[in-house]
Amino acid sequence: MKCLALLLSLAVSLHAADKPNIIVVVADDLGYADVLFNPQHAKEITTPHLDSLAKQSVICRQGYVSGHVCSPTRAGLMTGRYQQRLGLYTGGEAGSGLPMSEKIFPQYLKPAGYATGQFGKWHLGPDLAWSPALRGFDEVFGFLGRGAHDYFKLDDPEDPIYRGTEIVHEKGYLTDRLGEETCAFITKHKAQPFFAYLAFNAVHAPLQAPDDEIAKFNTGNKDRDTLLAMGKRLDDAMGKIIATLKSEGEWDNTLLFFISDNGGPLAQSADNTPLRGGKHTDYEGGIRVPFLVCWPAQLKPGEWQSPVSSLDILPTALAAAEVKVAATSVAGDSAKAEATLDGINLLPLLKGEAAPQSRDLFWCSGSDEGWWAVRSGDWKLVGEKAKISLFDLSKDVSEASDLAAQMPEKVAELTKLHDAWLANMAKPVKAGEKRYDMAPQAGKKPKKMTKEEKKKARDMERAKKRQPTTTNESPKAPNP
Ligand SMILES: [Ca+2]
Repeated sequence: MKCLALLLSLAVSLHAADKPNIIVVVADDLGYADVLFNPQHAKEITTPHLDSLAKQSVICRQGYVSGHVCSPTRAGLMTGRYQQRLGLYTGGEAGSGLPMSEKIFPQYLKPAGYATGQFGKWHLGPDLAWSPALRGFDEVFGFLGRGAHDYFKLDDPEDPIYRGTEIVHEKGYLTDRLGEETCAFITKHKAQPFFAYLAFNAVHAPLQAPDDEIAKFNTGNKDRDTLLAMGKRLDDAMGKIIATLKSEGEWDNTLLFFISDNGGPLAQSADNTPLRGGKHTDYEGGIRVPFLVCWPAQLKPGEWQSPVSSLDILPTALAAAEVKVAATSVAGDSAKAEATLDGINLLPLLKGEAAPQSRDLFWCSGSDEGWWAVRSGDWKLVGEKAKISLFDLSKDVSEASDLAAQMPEKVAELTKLHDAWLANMAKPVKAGEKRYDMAPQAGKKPKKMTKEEKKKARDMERAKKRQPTTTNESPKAPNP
């Protein structure tokens, strides 16, 4: 019996041995132009390792995320489905917990022979009950509920670092530690295919970096210098991961994605050139991000100019791992674990085996925020409360010329597309409305602020006053 079990497990591992390793790296709040591989980067940018990775990758110039803040994007990324299918429209909603019934990366990949590890920020549930260690990850090193973590204070009982479900007492600079843990995981599991989800909290607030790193920058803006130092440290960690993959002989057959979870926050001096707006908006600066797909054994490096989405990462990874997804209809059952994915497998496109099909992409953060957007072909409609703007991205990537007044039919067409999509999404879990009410009745009393809105307003007020620029401060940043 033992022999049979051994033979069976040998058969599985032999088959699994050919499968690519998969690494999904998510940077946090990284500006579109704060990487060297964006030709419009500022002169002070120093990300040589990401640049070298980009030269070996397909650079997706129109890479989108499904949310304009941290946790909604992560909910979409983990499930390959619009997070709105689960009623997760805002940071507060997704941060309160991605339903445990949802099937995420490791639950697909583990049965296919993958070792699975999560490193860094989770932000899909406030406490241990939502831990990635309880939803398929073999190894976990990171923090749970908050969108931000102090970079130096790694032994804070108020905001612990966990290994698995145990609190650990750590020292060092968090970005370095996340890189080191990922490298150790690669080395440990090189004999089998592995899946690593590395979610840096860099370069999210608080603005903290080692003083000697900050001193390497001199833009005249201390916040900007600190932000760049944080980006530099993230780049160093990426350099070590790439070096480890190479020295362990795993580089060629590793499918690696690199994205940011949303656009750079302008209030934190991020640079999204040439895009309009930043984090918290559905202009391109909030949702179009640095986006790389690297798989040396299979993908020729180059540039990809059609829109792709963070929702595509799961389906692409599963296709690479030859994991089939049950194509159950989602209609009327948004809680179904194995529902149709919204993302698509990008491999046939990126390999040049298939031509890109026309595709519509949608964003919505519900009535509380009042942001929504739809992209169809080169057209994009953006709603911000009662203001609706129309842009032709083929001519106006910076969304500078609003064509809404000139083209009411196009506005109606795209609004209808968005309405049809939204009709299939779940109601917001916080029981708000899906869409901002653009025509409030005359004389209607202004809506009272909810508890969450009041807290957000207080947090923003505090963040304004705080302006952390030195390594000694350890503010708790707001948590979108
Ligand atoms: Ca973020």
